[in-house]
Amino acid sequence: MPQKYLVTSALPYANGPFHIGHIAGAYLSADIYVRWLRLCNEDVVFVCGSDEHGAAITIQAKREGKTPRELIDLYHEQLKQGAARLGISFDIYHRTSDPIHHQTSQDFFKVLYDKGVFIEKVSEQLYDETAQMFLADRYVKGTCPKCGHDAAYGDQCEKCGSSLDPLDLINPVSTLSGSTPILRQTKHWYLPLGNYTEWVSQWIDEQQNTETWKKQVYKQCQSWIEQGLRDRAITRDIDWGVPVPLPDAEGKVLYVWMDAPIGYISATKALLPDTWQDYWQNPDTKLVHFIGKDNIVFHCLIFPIMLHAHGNFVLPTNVPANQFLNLEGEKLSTSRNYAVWLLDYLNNFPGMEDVLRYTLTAIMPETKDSDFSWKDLQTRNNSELVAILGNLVNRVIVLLNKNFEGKIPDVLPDPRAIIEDAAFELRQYQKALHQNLNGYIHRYEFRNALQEILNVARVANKFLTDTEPWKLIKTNPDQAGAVLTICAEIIAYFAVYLEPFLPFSANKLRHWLLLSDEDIEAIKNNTFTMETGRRILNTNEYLFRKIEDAEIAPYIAQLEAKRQTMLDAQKTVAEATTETQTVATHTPVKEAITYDDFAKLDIRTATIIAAERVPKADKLLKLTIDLGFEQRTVVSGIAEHYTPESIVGQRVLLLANLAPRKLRGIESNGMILMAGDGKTLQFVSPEGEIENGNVVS
Ligand code: B3M
Ligand code: ZN
Repeated sequence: MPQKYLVTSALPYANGPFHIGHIAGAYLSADIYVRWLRLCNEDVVFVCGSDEHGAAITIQAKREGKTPRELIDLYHEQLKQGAARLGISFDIYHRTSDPIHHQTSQDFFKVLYDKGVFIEKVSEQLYDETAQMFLADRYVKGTCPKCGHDAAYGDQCEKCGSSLDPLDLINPVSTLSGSTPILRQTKHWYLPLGNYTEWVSQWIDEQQNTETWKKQVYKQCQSWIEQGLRDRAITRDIDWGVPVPLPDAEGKVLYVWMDAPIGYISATKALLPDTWQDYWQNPDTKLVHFIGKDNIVFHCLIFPIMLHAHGNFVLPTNVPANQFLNLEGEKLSTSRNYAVWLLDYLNNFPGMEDVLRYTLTAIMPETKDSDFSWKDLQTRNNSELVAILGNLVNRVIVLLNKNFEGKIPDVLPDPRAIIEDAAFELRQYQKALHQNLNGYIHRYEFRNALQEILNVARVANKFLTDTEPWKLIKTNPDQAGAVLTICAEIIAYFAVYLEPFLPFSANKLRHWLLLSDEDIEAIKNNTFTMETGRRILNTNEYLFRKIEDAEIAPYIAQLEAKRQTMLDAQKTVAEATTETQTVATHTPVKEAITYDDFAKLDIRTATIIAAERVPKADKLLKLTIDLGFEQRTVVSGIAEHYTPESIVGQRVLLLANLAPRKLRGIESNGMILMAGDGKTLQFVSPEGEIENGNVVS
């Protein structure tokens, strides 16, 4: 059978929308790769979907006061739309709550179970007595035993990427109640990873002979294998997920990392009900998983071991994981709303999808973490897309229309011969373009591939500037015609080869140049020529437009304000810990009250979910506060310290039983607790994952 490609992007948790970090991690790279394969007429299927199970969903649902079902329905739609609008060309964007997926993962589990792969164990697990729940995964946090990170999750440390067991955590704390869990017995099924150590290390090494893996991916795998692979529980005691398909497993579901990767299979089934096996059960399939670095262990060790144990599926050929993208020098943070959200970008910059694609590809964290900044996006847009690519295209189209009636001029005998020397370099690049791009893309070097095209555009632009056809037209029209013919031809190449990177612009260009499907095939085969008399459109549209400072200024300011809030919060903690050593000039402590006085105050953990200015009141902001069990309006005198945009998502403490009071006609129901020294004012926010509505005592 001819080779087939099965390409996957990590299934994003449906607990929030996409931000640019996700896109630069696992979606844009996969999309470029897939679009390239399609361009090369390869047989490829590109699948993705929402990951809708696990504690990441149930915890966020609680936080937003929604049921898990409401939460996933909301974010599944947002994720799907965001990707589609950016031109991420999934063949299907599925979801793991779909019955097809439940069935597929249960079948998968049953096959392994029947083969006797699992170990059944009754063991002591962390249990939260207040919440009456076993604590797995994100329900428990503590210090990572590997790297010392103090906010590692029960199943994974996001700092060092280690896969963990809740019992490994030092000082575990329940994220539900903040209490220290006790140990209680429960039964679970385990995948004995250790039994596969030899197989998996051999398999990874074999992959290196077929196709080189990224160094950091390979190294991480090696280091886990060296540390020893342990039994891993693949079931959980929660009520949200794929039910364990066994009679004695009431109330138990599959661990989300057991079912999620099977989601790749169910998505393919949903797309191709009759032929999915041609991809998943075909030794000639090349399976490639695009993911972020925090998912390496699951895709390079656990899922391959599951597939191998099952025996009926292909294994990944490569897992080209990306590193992380930072934002203006800081880590992106969903919980602090320090991010550039994809849908916001798309709404704020309509028609500029390719500018984001271009920037994120140019800075893609392929081998190390990288940084996004608005200034950088502006510079890349203005001095690369507009000044080089756009300028080249525009000049050629305008000059052909102005001087040659929008047609490739009649320059005999051959336009290329006339200025052969000047165009020599450009023609060489043009001929090698396909092969060079192919090489980069199959090595997952998308930054280099994009640079390659831009370099050719630079050469073409310089050729046009050096030969000055706008002057030649008067002295030597044949030569002017020859220059424009050569340039029109290279632009036609760009219309084809930019498509994987900048599909929106490439399509415009194809249309302006009236390229037929045959033309496109001819370009790919390097047999295309811009024939005399061929028409192009007379468009007054530009491929790209300049971005002015003023356009991005508000977004820079917004991030800066958030960053300041984060830094201040860190500083407050640091200062508080050194306070004992400094002699403080402080506000005197008020007169003593009894505990009963204090107990009258009802202070709750909460989140600001919306904020707006109160008209004609310089100091006041009208806030919508989420308390978990209800939402309230609170008017707060913080407008001189915070902009409304910068505080959405801020966790706060709310004095919830303060008698309602009208301020500027708005009824305020409670008071946000702030700390300040008279000059500065800061939020007092709960630490960690504690949900809204918890009592502060
Ligand atoms: N949902 C983790 C994440 O969003 C997870 C990926 C699943 S891929 C099968 O980082
Ligand atoms: Zn760690």
